[in-house]
Amino acid sequence: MTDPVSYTREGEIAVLTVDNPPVNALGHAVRKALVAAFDRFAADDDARIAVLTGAGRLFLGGADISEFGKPPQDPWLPEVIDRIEALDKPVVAAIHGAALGGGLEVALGCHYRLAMPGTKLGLPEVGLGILPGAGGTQRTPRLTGTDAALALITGGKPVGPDKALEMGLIDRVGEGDVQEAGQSYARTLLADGAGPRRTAEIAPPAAPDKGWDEIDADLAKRHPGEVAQRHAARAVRAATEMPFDDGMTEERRLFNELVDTPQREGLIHAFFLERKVSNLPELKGVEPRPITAVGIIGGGTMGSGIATACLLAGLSVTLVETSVEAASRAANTIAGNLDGAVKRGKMNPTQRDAVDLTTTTEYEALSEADVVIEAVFESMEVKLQVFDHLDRVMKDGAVLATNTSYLDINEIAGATKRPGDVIGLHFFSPAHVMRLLEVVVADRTAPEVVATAFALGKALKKVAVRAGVCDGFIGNRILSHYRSAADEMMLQGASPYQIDRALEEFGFAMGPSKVADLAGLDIGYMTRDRKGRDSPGIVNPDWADRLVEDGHKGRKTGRGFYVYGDDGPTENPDVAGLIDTARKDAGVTPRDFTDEEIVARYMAAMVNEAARVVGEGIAKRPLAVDAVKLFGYGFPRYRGGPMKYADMTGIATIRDRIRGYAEDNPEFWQVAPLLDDLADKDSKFEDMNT
Ligand code: 3H9
Repeated sequence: MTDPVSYTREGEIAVLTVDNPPVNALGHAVRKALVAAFDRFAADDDARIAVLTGAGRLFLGGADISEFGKPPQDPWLPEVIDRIEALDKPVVAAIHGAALGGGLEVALGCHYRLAMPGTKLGLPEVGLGILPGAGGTQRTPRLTGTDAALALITGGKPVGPDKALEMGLIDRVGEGDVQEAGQSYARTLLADGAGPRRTAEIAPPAAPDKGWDEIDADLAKRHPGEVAQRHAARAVRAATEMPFDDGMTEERRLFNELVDTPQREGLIHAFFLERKVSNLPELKGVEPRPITAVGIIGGGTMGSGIATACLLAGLSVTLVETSVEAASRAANTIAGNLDGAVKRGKMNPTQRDAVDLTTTTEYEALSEADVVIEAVFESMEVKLQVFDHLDRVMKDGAVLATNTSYLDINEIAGATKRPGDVIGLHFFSPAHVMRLLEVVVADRTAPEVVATAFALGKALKKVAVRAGVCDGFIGNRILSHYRSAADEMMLQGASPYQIDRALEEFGFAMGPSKVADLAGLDIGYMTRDRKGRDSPGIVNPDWADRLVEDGHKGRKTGRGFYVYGDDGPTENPDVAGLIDTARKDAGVTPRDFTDEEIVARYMAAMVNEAARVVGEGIAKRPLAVDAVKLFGYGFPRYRGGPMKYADMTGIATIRDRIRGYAEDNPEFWQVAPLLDDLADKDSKFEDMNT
């Protein structure tokens, strides 16, 4: 194996380069090699100063995240950094691309720091459920002051070099080539007779502007349920109250506590799955077709959102509507979305002015589009008409995509003369904001069409997840199952509000009744109509239908499970009576539920249906389910997704719960074969991810 840290000399300057693709993570081999390279520098009498750089596209991407939770291997990163800082010859960090987490902490242990334009400097550890554990919580506030350090560490967002310079995190912004800029800075330092300048020797920083209790309360409010941000603030507090070495001991103690939490496990699972899920072995070597021009059919909320997402990615868009008025409404919606994106910094005004959007009523305008995405009313009849039209006007090799959320894409594909080009691209509303994209592969979809869909997903910065054809694909199919579990609990005695509160406390962004109100209660009404009302074991929530029949469709009409007033949602007093009537009709005597039981039942239903979805190959790997729920359905990231939850809870425990629930409703609560199998083998979903 080649040495991950090289040592060369340019006159009196030693150049140490970390080369550990893809992101120069500071794994065990790199830490050992860094110690050896700096020992060599210390012993090299001809070297008066060292420049530390990273090979490839960035400086250092941080500690090797895959090592957390495994037995630690010496030397630890904090010791490596202490050794660099203790050297009696100066060391310059020449940073390009990114210095993140442990990567920035290494730079803070160097005596001088230069960063190139466009570099990201940050301490994103809280996003992984940990805190900067290699001196970041102690050195950062000594350089930037406590308030700026708290913002960087508890926010987890990186800053650019200009901001970093202003904060005192770096000493200068370089120009040109990073190697040359680093060496030029080193020559200046030598000429000035500069010696080592140790951050650890700076006096402890002052207390922050706000009191620590207030900071803690703010963090608890901003990150409900999460522990890392508050722990990180405690570590920064130590920097203000203790000498450096004691602060480091406290940082280590708090870091180790976080490493042992399930939140750390969930967040690191989420980090890796976000990257792994779109990387399909079946697409190795399959070339996607080029995409520059996108056609969209339908300019409602969904079509306009998809158009916005494509324009944000720099693609040209032609949107077809049924009338001039509808086309103009779509153009306005898209303009509003783009203006919002400029405000949020997702696009600059020059890019905004350059967007290439055409709205029209003519299908013929799509003749040059590389891909067309249909986002019309959810009816097979309407979709078949649209695809018939598309089949006639689209050029050969164009990808024909449907945004259906439930319908049979095989049927849609079969109605065209080019079923190999047909695929599902299921976006989530608002499509320019939500990260999830289900790529629904039909029986006859060609591999390069699948590859093209994934390439489009990447261009749109989506988390693209492969799904097979079935009613509701991965996300909505599982949703309808746990939604039914919630309805069953309501029928048996739990109130919609207790259920929402229990699940929000568990970490969901919204409980199921708030979600239903947001989506529109009429959607559930329509879906049940289409599916028939007598699926085995399914509770039919008549109370929601009664609300719809009275004109209450949720948020859009100001009334549903909740009443939406100026002071936010309040419980709708009519709902209890409607549910009561349904209980009486069903002959149910209501009983009490604990919040724990609510969460356990809801999660058991989710895991059970997810196991069926994986077992049937609709999702190829359990991590695909986790990705869908995390990025499209508000599942708490710090729990890693439903399959991770199942692994952490114990598959056999969940199976036992389902068997228990089956006593009330044996048709609904049937253990999925895959769950049974994993429980029997004492295996985990994780074992199926590799
Ligand atoms: C830390 O430093 C703790 C310390 O405070 C204390 C220690 C005691 N480790 O994202 P990409 C993999 S915590 C291992 O697609 P990009 C990634 O999984 C760390 N692997 O590239 C992927 O693998 P694959 C704090 C890592 O160019 C491949 O590299 N640091 C790591 O879009 C390419 O990744 C962070 O949180 C890692 N640290 O973005 C930074 N990072 O090809 C995390 C990446 O097999 N990393 N991989 O799917 C990032 O934010 C982005 O990767 C980065 C590059 C911006 C660097």
